[in-house]
Amino acid sequence: NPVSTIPELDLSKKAFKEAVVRHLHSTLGTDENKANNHAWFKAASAAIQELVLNRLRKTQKSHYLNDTRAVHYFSAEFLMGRLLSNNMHNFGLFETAQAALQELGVDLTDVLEEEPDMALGNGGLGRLAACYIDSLATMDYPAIGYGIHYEYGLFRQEIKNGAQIERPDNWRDYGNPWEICRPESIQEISLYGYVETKYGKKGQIQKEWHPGAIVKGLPWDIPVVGYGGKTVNVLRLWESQASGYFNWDVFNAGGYVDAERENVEAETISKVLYPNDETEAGKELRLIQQYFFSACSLKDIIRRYKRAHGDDWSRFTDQVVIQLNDTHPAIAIPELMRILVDRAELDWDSAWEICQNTFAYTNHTLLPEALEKWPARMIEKVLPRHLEIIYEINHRFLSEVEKKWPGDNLMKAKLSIIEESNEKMVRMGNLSVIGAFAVNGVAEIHSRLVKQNLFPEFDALYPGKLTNVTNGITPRRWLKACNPLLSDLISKKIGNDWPLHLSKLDDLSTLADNKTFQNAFMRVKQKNKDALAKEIKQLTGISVDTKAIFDIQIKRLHEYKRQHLNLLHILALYRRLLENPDYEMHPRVFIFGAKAAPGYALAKTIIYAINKVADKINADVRVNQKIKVVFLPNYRVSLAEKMIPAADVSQQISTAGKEASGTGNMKLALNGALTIGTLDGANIEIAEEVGDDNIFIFGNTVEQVEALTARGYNPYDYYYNNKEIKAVLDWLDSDYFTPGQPGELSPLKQSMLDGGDPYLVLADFESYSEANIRLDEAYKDKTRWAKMAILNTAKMGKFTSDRSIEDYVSKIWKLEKCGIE
Ligand code: 26Y
Repeated sequence: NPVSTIPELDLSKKAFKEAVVRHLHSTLGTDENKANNHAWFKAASAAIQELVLNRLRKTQKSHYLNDTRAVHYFSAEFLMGRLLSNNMHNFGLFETAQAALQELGVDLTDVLEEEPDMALGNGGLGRLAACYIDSLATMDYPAIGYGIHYEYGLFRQEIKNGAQIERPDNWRDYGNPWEICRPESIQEISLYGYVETKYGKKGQIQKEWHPGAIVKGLPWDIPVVGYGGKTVNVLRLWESQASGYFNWDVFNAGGYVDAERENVEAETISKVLYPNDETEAGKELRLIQQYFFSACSLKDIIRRYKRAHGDDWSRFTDQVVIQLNDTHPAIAIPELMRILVDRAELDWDSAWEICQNTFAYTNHTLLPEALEKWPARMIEKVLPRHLEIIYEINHRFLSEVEKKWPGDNLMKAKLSIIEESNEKMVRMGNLSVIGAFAVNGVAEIHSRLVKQNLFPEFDALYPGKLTNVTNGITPRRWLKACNPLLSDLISKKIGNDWPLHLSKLDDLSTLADNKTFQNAFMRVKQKNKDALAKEIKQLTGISVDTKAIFDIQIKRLHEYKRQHLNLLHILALYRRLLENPDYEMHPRVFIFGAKAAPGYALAKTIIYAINKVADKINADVRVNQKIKVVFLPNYRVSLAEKMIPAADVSQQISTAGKEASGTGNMKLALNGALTIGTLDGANIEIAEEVGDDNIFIFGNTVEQVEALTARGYNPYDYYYNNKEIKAVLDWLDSDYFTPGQPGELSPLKQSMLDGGDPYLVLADFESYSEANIRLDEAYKDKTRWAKMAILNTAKMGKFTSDRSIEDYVSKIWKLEKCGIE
């Protein structure tokens, strides 16, 4: 047990075994002979939770007594995955638990498989939040995550005849052993209704919001265990409940039957996670979700603050910093203004000063379709007072703009929180930049583009406000826990403190040329590939050659991420092999994992196409010794943990300028996969770390993409000038992959031709194809590949989320550590 020295906790095998058996008896009401794996999972979790809660109490007491400043991470998504293995590792108890359960005749691996993923997020943004709260706890920073306790997380994906089917994610059906219900901390929030203008005692104008409905927020706390088990912070997730309050006066005026039908029912608010990332849908329920968790969280923060400081607001911004994970919780800005001005009766300027020193905002996208805008009419209906406040913020802001750029109305129109379109819209990005004291992008290039393309005028108006914090990942989950063989090998060579000091991995660099180490490293990779091959067989029935290159693309399905570029290349290889059976290439298995938003038709077509092409290729004896294609259904955190350690190749092939950062790229490289990728997002920083010899970069750069689009990109130029491109696209029109159903894959071709190929797939195809040839060449040289793989692991130190958190702390949050005895 390398990490944990907590004197008051008994971390022995004996104690753990006793606790598990005790819970089996007293909590689960079963016994050692009757218990199935699920009961063992529950008992083992309960045994760990005892330790967790012990440290949670100590942490909370210490934070309270020291009156610590804390970061409050507001996020509509937390993609936590499974917690049992993680919590065992963080207490340094994994091997102990394994041995204890073995003595009880139980295999820990099977027990861990019983835990459903906590999939309360879509993808990168939600998983980032999970990595960050891990690092905050690990580094002893006072922090709390705030989000939504969705009854249903991201849908479970099934593949039927090649197509995606969405099924509900019943993650809590058999209870969640980690969450603690806190009815003593219920909050109430208001919705709908109208605003009354009154005159106060001093004749001043006062606003009173008469809500139409009140909803209760019930908090569930998930303990967040730091590595070493010392600090245990919490993730507080709000569940909505009916309060029974319904303002009949409000609704009698407008006919309560209609009004009631239009009103979102309280229980539905936290019912389900919206499965869209990137495309803003403008749905009232989503706005209410955002307000619901933001308002509950603010009340919670203020209650805690007042317990220590009473009605004295002067120290609020010393104690509280709120990080907005994208604009999803941006409605917290006018909500805090409302509390300060209408409730606490501060004057506007004092309130605004507090507000502007409380919030910081992280931007995760430049894609226009992902930038949140709400119809002013919708905000007026759901949150009438907030719309007034937004107008007031905007009014005062625009007079600042007038001072800086006198008479420049175009500038005002651009920077205004309100977009004066046909339907007036509230731009949440502008509101966030104006209301926050810091704004950051998530990788160097992304932050540069935020400054240059998205918010250039704001950068001029507020010099220094816009900054960068490059994303990171927790090496505890994404190396130590998910890849035990590699972790043990690394620890043998460089010691076991690398999970806390990831830059130490650089000590492996000197071993990159060492034959013995190369063999050991590649033996581990081979074992991980063997294990994944078994999983593939089990999940899909497909047999794969474990000596083939395992080439992996795992991420949400999006045109900008270009899974279809990967697919076109697979089709090209298929064709080359049919035309020339002696075509030289190392056998390769192309493995995909991806969920498509249910309403995103083309994304679903791409999934369908991958599966149909897979069926054909895998069954074609002319080529299936050389290429196979596997689509693993229901990609999620726990599946990623099995795939990443087995990857030889990491596909990071987004159109330059579109992927803000990426974090899967970091996880794969950390586990010794070589990246084939564009100069986009954090790929650029990965390339800087590993060096150009240890990564396969291809494709148009951001500048080239801009130039190409500016001079009028025409995909037909590529279609007619490259006969491979023409052949594979035409292939999609036939019924070769969908026998008897010609045209099923045609929308894909159309998107890349008449659709204008908005993500420049055809423009990058040739360069991609060449990079793949370089990659194939490199793999043939076993020594060279081993060296490159080792150097990828060795050079990933920068991408620990601990470094990201230290960047946030020094640039934005200004926290102090609070070590727990
Ligand atoms: C507004 C709503 C439709 C919406 C919901 C979820 C919009 C966006 C999202 C999620 C976005 C997301 O996951 N973005 C990713 O964030 C990662 C962490 O910063 C980045 O690494 C990744 O490049 C970016 O696409």
